[in-house]
Amino acid sequence: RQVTSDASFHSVSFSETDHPKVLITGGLGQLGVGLAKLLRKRFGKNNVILSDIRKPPNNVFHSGPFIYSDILDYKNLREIVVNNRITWLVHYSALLSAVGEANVALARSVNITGLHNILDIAAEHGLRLFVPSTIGAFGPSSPRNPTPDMCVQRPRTIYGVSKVHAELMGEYYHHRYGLDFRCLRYPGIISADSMPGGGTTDYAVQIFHDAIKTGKFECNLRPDSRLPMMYIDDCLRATLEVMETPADTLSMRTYNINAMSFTPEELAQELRKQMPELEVTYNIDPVRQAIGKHPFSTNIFVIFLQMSLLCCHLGKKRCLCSKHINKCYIL
Ligand code: AKB
Repeated sequence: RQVTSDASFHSVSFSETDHPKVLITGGLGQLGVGLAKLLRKRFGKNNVILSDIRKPPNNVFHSGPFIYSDILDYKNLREIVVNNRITWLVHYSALLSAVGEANVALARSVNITGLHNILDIAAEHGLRLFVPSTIGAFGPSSPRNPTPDMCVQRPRTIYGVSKVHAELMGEYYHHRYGLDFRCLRYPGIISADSMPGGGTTDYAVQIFHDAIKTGKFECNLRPDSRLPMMYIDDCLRATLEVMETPADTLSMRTYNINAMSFTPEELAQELRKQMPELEVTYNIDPVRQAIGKHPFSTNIFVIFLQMSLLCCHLGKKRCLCSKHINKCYIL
């Protein structure tokens, strides 16, 4: 499979006045359903297609178009883009940091080979392409406080390496073929309705669920591991904003975004203001701890939130309220 000529990439053009027709890959992960909801509100229900290789739960299936798509199957992917006249592609399929270290071959295949399929299809069909990167794309030698958008990136996880690769390949396709590539480096994302899967920052969501269900939480990171985090609504808003930004106003293609940073101990202390009986123990997972030790301790504005405002523990119901958290900004 080869991309034939530079001109062929521009054969289908996206008119700014039309609503985009959006495809979200990896749509059943932590962010896809929320992003689809936001985009459907803006562009119409049928203009946003969620895709994944898993069967969607009924509520997701009935909330708008869902399609099977395997990003490792180039022809399947191309067929979906062509048949649905896709103009924007949000590429969420990826193995996260902890799960990636447990299966490097699979992470390489999904995060790197899958990305190559996405880039070729996006370039060939003139799509606007969003691929998230991560704080994990930095490494121990990256400068901190704050970490600039452009700096040394030498991550030591397959996840981080694959994301640096994605940033560079997207930017290369932009310069070489005019691909409208856009990328934000996400921190750990905190959400109430959707669970993260396989990341180092997952503990910051799991602690709420375990606290409410059992009153106990076993943390697999050290109590003092400070990691950058962001509430999901802020992350989705930033994603929509960067996608809607006119191309000629983007001075770069990859930006850091940030909101807050905290440690497991600080989070537990804030939660105890709501639930004094909460018991937190530490059983360090060496793989997660090694990932969290340096590459993530970056990009920090220590604007610590009042977790008592974040977590409203009302009987059995709880909510995470973004309005109480400082907003995120594209740096
Ligand atoms: C992870 O922990 O791997 C992800 C991330 C910060 O990219 N949540």
